[in-house]
Amino acid sequence: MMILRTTDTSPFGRKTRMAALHLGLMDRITMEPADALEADSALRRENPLGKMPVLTLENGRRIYDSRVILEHFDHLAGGGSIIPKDWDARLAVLTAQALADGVMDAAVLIVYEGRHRPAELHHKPWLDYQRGKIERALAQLAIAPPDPKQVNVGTIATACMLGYLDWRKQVDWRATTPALVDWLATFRTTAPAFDATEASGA
Ligand SMILES: N[C@@H](CCC(=O)N[C@@H](CS)C(=O)NCC(=O)O)C(=O)O
Repeated sequence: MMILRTTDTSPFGRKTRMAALHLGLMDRITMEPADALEADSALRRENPLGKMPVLTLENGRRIYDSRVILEHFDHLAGGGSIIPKDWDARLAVLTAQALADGVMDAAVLIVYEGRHRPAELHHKPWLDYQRGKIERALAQLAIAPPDPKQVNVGTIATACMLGYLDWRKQVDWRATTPALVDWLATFRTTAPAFDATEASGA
């Protein structure tokens, strides 16, 4: 069995849970919890960066981050499923994933500003700087989104990113980019694994 260490609420962890479910790999995976804040944690032993998700393979090799794990899942599923083999399509899908991951990075940093720094040290220009990344990415996605009828690392990451913004509300994307509301509605019918991996309480 492989071991996937993540919380249910991590949007990067959700990418991996979603991909595994979509590709029919869940019966080969044991889920383990993760705690990013605990000093002597399994997460920090498995990944010095202390970031989830981490996947431990059957041979004991540890792989991270979520992009590498999705690459491995695609390989296990025979290849060319969630990462196309065609080069142009592959570059497009990987770039869509990078954009959504970048939004999640900025969104996570906004959450951490509240979690790790006392209120009097919250720095609005820094929060606006991160929010600017999110808003520019969403504006571009609203104009040129990935095809919501396809399940690949680009659409998986985009959906997990929107789900995370729904939960933590760093920006009100449903009001500012209604095209993406339709996009997500279509994608959740394409990929039931999205709703199936929603964190309880998220
Ligand atoms: N590039 C990484 C990002 C992972 C990440 O930022 N995970 C967050 C949780 S959503 C985390 O573990 N944060 C703890 C920390 O940064 O110390 C990936 O794609 O897996």
